[in-house]
Amino acid sequence: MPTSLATLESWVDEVASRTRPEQVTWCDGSDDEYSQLVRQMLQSGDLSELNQDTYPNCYLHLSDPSDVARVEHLTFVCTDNADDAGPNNNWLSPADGHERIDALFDGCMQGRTMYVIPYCMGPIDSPYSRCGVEITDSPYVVVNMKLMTRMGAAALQRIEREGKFVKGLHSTGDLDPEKRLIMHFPDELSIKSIGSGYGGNALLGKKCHALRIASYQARAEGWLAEHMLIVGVENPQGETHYIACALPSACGKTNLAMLIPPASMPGWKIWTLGDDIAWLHLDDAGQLRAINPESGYFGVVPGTNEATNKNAYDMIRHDAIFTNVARTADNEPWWENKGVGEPVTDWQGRPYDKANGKAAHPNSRFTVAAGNNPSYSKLAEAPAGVPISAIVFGGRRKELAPLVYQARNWRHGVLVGAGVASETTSANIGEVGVVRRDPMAMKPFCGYNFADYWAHWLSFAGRTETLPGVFHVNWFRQDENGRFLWPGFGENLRVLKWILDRCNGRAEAVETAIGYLPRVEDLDIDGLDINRSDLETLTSINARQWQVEIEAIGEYLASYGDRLPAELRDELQIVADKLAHGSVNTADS
Ligand code: OXD
Ligand code: MN
Repeated sequence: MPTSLATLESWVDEVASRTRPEQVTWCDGSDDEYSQLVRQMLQSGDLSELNQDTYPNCYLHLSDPSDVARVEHLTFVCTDNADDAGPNNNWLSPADGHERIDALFDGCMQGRTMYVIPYCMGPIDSPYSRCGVEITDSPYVVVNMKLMTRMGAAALQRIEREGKFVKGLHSTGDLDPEKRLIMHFPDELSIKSIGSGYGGNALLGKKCHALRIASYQARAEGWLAEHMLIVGVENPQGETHYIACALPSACGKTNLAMLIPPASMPGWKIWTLGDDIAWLHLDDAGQLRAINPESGYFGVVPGTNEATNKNAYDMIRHDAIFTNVARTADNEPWWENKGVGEPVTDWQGRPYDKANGKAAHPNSRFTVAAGNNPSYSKLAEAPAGVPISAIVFGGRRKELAPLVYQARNWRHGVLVGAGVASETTSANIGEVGVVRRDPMAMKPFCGYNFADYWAHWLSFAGRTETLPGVFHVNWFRQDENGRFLWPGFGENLRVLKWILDRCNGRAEAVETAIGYLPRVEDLDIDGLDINRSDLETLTSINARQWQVEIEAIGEYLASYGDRLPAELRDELQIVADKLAHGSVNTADS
């Protein structure tokens, strides 16, 4: 289905003449196309069938062992001025960026099919949605894009109507890590990625478009593109309120987005809008609204089981693509903490041997369409999105950060977001378990200078009177023996309940130097088996440790130099003063 849009046609021709594919296929996004590509990959060995009785339409892909995560050190933002990309990005000038990557694309698709994938991020008829076209030589990317985005004929129609789209060029190249690069050219609305077939590096609608390019566009256009899940929380009275929550990669966004309320909280329901990315706009009445630009989930598999996330466990039992998990003797997928079965072959397809490490790769993934999720919210398709009552930041911190606290106001909330730090996980190549600054959980994804990004966040205070409350959560607090103090998973609903009650003026808190904290009695712990002293640790702060933290945040913010908004520095000083003067424990409601 070639196109009436001349700019699209000429770009496709130009790419084909550089990459020299054997043929060019325009993807229409149909179910037939999906099935045909699956058949082709079963033949080529790119996919293999899992047990079709117990896992109907489920397939396994094993990637090259060197290609199992995002590669932040090979990811660049190319702007004319290095300061526009900021210290938070690797930078090259657009000319140098193109030159370096284009050489790798020369002839890289010889003997391969080049697929052209028109896609729409967000509901097809939403004014908040944005479109793109990904060109790729990977059929695995095409089938994943089908599950993750609204792709094909309807997206192409919108692109032809609007005449504007993000150009994403991807090739797996020869998967040589030395020839792997992911480049963003935000002023040209374009992305080039080569040498990797892994999700975040290759499914260009996701991190590259919906976060890096979109955040850049959002700043110019007055909205926000964030690394946030969107969830609706329905109380027993039938009222639903929506929360957008930013957590770093592999910190449980998918679990929180499809949480199952504990049996001791009857009448509560959770509705999933999205598990990874939120696009936030102020509507005409000044209400912040969110859409999820994606329409599927690319989630971390290990740890998913009936107890931790039954919704996810059920939704990946059919029509799912697994990447880098192990297999059982019954040809079922297997991963650590699945709770049933035994691995027979590991994520590299070798006979399973403990000496080789984990059976499933710690960053192994599932891809499924959002509609598979039993808690999927119909409002995920609403063109106007949903109104957001609370913004929640969080990180994986074994000490320091309490279970939950609320920022005093929006400006303080921006500081809370800018101060997010978390222990690293296997979602990116690199050391795991070290604390790093990850402002708004956007460190790997903000397509421009963080200092300008914080200024953009701060600017929302001047645009409306009715901004959501801002909170910080930490599910990962441990004692000195490494025992988790909070049970997490479904029980996190108790924290969401306090958050929403605060937004609706229904819950009490104590004012501390870092913000409002619940007292133990302010949390609904009915039916929860937890000891009082753990709860007290979870709801208190250590002023000395916080002074050290505030100093570290100050040093980090100072690395952004003169571009750092003064308001953020002032806000930090307010917290430092409150800590120094021992301002804690003022009852407040
Ligand atoms: C992801 C990530 O895959 O954040 O969502 O790494
Ligand atoms: Mn993510």
